[in-house]
Amino acid sequence: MEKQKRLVVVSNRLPIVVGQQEEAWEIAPGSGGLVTALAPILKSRNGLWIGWPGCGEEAPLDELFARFSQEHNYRLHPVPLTETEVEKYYLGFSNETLWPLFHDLLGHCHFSQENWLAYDEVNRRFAEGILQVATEDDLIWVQDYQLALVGAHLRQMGVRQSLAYFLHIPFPSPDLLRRLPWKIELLRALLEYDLIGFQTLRDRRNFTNGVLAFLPGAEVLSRQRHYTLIKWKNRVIKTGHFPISIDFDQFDADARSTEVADAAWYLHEKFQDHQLILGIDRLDYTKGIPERFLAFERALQKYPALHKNLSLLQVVVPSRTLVPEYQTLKEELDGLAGRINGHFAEPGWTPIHYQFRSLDRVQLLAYYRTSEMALITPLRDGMNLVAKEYCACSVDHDGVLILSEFAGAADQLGKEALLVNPYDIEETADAIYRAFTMEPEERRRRMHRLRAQIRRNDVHRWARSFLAENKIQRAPPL
Ligand code: GDG
Repeated sequence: MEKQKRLVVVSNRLPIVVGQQEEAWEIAPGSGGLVTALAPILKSRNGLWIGWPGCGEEAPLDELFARFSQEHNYRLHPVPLTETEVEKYYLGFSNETLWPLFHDLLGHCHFSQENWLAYDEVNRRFAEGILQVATEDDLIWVQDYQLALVGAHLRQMGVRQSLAYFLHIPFPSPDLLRRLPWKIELLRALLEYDLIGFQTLRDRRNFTNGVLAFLPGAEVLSRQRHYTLIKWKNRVIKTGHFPISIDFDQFDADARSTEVADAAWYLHEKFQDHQLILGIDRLDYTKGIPERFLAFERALQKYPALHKNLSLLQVVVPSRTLVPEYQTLKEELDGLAGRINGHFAEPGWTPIHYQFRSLDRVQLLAYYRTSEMALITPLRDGMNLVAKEYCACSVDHDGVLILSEFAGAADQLGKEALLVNPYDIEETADAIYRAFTMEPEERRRRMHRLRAQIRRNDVHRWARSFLAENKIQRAPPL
């Protein structure tokens, strides 16, 4: 049997938090879904994670990383970035160009040649970092939109082995991609990978159509249910869609823990007389939070039965707060929540409980568990793990999920969730009322199926299916 290759994961940020307690430096694993998915595989494959540590040079990284690898059985390798690089490559090109464009929000795009060049240069530096520690027997797996050009730089540096890439955010249609001044460079660079993974079939199709539209000579060799083979410059590249997910069993078990049950009970006591509809989002214009507030306001106008019986519990996690656009969004939300509460509040009932902070995990799970409904209405989203986490924590099987049709998660959950177009305030308002009045039996039936779907397609399955060895053999030249 062929020996399993060592896995090298490359992402913008390393999956760690480095900090100082009193005088002593500390390192702890980060908490995102990607870490949960990949850590067990990295451990079993003696793996390596390469990325920006997210801290300044004063931290004693060698010592901290050695401690980390002893405790976690996989190694870390840093790619240090200067403040200017972070500004232009990360905040600039990644977050002000690719992020809005790939989320269909052209109006938020900023196109700057200087930022593009910084992006290219930092991607080259990541490739150099990989070369310092990876060998030709490793399986190299690059993550997300910040690092689209890394594969091409590795090729220029003479790397011949199989390279894999996964895009966590949507891929835009050719019409939108056309606007990007560097689309050709971007597409050519992506085709240097051997396997390219997307979240949904739509993203995969958008990519194929973009390649066919902008790269004369590219050809589709085969379109199958799970993958497309593209021929480009005497090579065959495989693209597929692999919807990312969560560690269902972990969420389910944690949501049943005494700690979470107590916190959920406490919340329930506080909101005794009315149902809760939950929204949890990072502060971001892709999340559709103002539209959600307007839909909730409309529901209150249309359906007086909701008064004193339903509150929107909206948690907004601070993010990119130094960027003026995000400050404006925050002010808009403050204004809307104030206006709606000012108009509808009555003694003992506040329509919108709006919290601008992050929650610890126990609180987060308690919010999921106790809320009768979730209102998850991004204007566009690669997947949206909050939707899946909400279902996994609905351990009494009685939650109702209202979900944007533009979240990647809608592909899998669309049958049992109430799907809405977040731009359609009327439709979303009606869905809120429908969820509020849904019979317990229908709630249970729908939630039961949602949970079964997520349990079956959990994050471990996602990682396994992507890494299935046969999908990532480097295609020989034709
Ligand atoms: C990308 C794509 C894709 C949120 N608030 C708190 C908190 N969270 C956690 C949730 C969830 C995660 O953050 C957010 O997950 P998303 O899926 O919404 O988005 P990202 O991970 O930011 O972004 C996205 C994803 O990659 C995976 O491929 O789904 O479309 O944009 O896990 O639980 N966690 C805690 N407190 C909070 O207040 N502890």
